[in-house]
Amino acid sequence: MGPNKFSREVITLTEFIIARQKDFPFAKGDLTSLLNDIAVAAKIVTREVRKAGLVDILGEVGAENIQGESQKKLDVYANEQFISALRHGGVACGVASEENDDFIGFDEQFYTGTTYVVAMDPLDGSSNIDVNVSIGTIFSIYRTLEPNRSASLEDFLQAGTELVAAGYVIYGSSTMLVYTTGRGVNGFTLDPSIGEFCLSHPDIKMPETGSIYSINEGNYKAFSEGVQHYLNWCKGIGEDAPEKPLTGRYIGSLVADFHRNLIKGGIYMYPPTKSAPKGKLRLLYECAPLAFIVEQAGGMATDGHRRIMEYTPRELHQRVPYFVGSKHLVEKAMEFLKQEAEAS
Ligand code: P6P
Repeated sequence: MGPNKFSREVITLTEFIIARQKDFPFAKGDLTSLLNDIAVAAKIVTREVRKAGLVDILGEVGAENIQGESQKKLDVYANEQFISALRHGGVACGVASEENDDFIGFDEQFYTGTTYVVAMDPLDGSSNIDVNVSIGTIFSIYRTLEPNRSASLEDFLQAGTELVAAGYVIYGSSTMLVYTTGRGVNGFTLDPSIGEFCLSHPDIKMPETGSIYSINEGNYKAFSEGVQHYLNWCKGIGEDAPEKPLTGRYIGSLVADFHRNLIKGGIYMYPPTKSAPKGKLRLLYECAPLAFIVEQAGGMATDGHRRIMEYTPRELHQRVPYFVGSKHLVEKAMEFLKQEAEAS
């Protein structure tokens, strides 16, 4: 009798994480529990994102976050959901968030003195909420510098090379959770009918090159000559430019642009401008976690000169220029910026 036509090899995120736990001989299951706490919060946020256009959850709550950006209700809601899941999950002893000026240490009563802190952007790209464009959550997981005590600022100010795990959730045509613990990158798609993230993109590898470049071209005049020359190269302008120009795709939502480029190949850039000499994106909870993922998938992430993973943050909301994506495209950008530096 042939295979049961109804049998379907569905591997849930929980099953996958537990199975992978065996990769960590000394794992006590804390990281497994922490990743599941994040997944639960992502499901709750999904529910609200999916009905954002229907319920009076749009519009501005009136507050402003440290970035001076007006907070949308969904920003605040997502931030609260992730912080609550982490606090009550009992594994992390603190969280740093784009939406909070300082980090939040959890009272001893909630955590068993284990050894993780989480840095996150709870809802990146939230200016797109009102126009139904994909948005995302980005998270980093570090071990505390010492176990069994409350979180300290230094626990968050660690280089990307110290990351234990990193991932993102994209609330798009479907909700996906993509993460790495340093042993490859795997993507899970939420099946609302069973309320589970199911393995849909095993062992993601980023194409070594690609035909997409993502950047806010409105800032062209504010970019350095090296960036302008690279952009012209992408468009097929210049002696060694590609025969077929690349395609510009920029949705104004980092997670959405990053995810598309991860799957199809491409480069995302947020270079320095005169008004933002360090670029716009945050090292701790945007650039470093996505750098971990992209390197695990075979891509690159730099500030145009230096590997992002080697940066040690000086403060929680430090900005850094960002060039992330397919190896050959990032290397080409670095070539132009190196020529510019040598000529100056
Ligand atoms: P700009 C959203 O605010 C964000 O942080 C990223 O998600 C996005 O790629 C970028 O900023 C868009 O910034 O200056 O091009 O509008």
